[in-house]
Amino acid sequence: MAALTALVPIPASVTVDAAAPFTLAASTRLIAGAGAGATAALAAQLIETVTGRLLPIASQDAGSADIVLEMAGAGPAESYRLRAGTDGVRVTGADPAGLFYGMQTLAQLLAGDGRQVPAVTIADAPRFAYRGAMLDVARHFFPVATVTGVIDRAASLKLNHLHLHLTDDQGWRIRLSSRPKLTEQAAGECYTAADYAQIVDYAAARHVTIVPEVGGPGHTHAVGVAYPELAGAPVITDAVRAATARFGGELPVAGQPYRGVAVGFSSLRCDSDATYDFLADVFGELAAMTPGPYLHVGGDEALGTPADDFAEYIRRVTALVTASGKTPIAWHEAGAAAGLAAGTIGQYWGFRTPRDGMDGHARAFVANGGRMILSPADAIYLDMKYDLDTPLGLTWADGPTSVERSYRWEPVDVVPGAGPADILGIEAPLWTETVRTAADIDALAFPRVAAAAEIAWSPAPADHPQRNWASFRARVGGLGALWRRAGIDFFRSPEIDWE
Ligand code: TNX
Repeated sequence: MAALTALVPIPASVTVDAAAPFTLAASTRLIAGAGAGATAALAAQLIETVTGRLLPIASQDAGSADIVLEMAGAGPAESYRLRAGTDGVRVTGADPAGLFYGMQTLAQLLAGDGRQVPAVTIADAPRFAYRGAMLDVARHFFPVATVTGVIDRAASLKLNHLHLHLTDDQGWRIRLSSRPKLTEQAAGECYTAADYAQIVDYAAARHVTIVPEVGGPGHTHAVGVAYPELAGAPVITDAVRAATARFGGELPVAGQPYRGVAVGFSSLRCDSDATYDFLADVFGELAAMTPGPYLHVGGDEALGTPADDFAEYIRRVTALVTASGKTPIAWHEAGAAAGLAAGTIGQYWGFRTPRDGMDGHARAFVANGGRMILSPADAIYLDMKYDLDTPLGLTWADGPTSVERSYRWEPVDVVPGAGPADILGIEAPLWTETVRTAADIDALAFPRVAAAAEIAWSPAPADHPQRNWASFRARVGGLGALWRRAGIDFFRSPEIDWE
């Protein structure tokens, strides 16, 4: 029974069978059915991490000591079934992603003592199609190996999108051959096209879609460092002075790199054809490099951009992305722009209880034929402090944000008037003003990203006996042993009894 306490996100249905557990034997193999070979190879690695045993992979003659991975070829997208008992373990995926998630559940079941799988029957499928995390690689840059580590961590919690915030005032992190000066003059460090392809491929093998973001018209000071003719003059308000002073930086100066953490002072020139030629180059190249369906266009905190200019920018950038064959995603402020391309997805980063019209902006995407991704900042902004003693992180979102608060919210209650079908999914962003290393990422993301994953994957609380804080708290505690073995440097939150 004990190992059942390490299941996060909780599967849709778990039946504990009154039988003896499955126990790894000296002869245990992974038996990969047709179409299951790639998952079996990943399963062998993961099971080795959890148990210390590298199981051989075979393709036939399954016996009662073996673990079978097979494709059903039917069933809801990303769903799987898992049965374990003295006659072996069988994981059946409706599709390759479902089989991959079944294998992640198996690893959590094995995490108890590293040798036994309780006798269970599990039937599981996700609540939301889009389950994401975001990493800001602009405020601080992270090497490819850190990003692939983030992909492994996300996939282990059944998240299926990684949004990369590639550009901001502080730097441009993706090398583009159409606009080489962006990374020659405004990056420091960046991903080459080959790095990006490596990230995309690594993610795809783990059923994670990369969502690249190139934001505008605000958050674009770095563009003006490379191409001064595209940028308006920095708008220095008292808020910009205060935020810049906070980390001892110098005020933004046109054409010079900016190292502070202020927001809302930069804007592209929205009335100039040169800006739209630039966007056509950038999004055209990004679309060609990105197999996934989404390109994120930003649109947040354009405090220095007049409303008409903002609307013109959003209208044209979402049209460009749509013409490239991709679906645009924009932060919720873009919902205010008349002429937003039909079907644009809105990412809501307001509060669990909306204020100042932010919910209206989110509803505008739905009225326009799109859907919403929910990232309520006072629940799942992973860059908020846990408590006032947390060395890293910020507090602006009514922070600090405890693990309990990150768990206790219900997606359909956030934006009044928007129903379950209007929610594409959930995403937990990690902004990196205060985050420099892979260990910093782990300390802020874990355990709260597990709360976001359960809300994104598992049935609503009303539909599931274990979708509650007391159960989640116990199950996350049970995951501590697996996280340690996987090298995840999680925050030992005093809210959790860690195993
Ligand atoms: C708000 S959320 C921002 C970011 C900051 C973040 C810090 C959003 C769309 N904009 O520029 O990094 O707060 O928490």
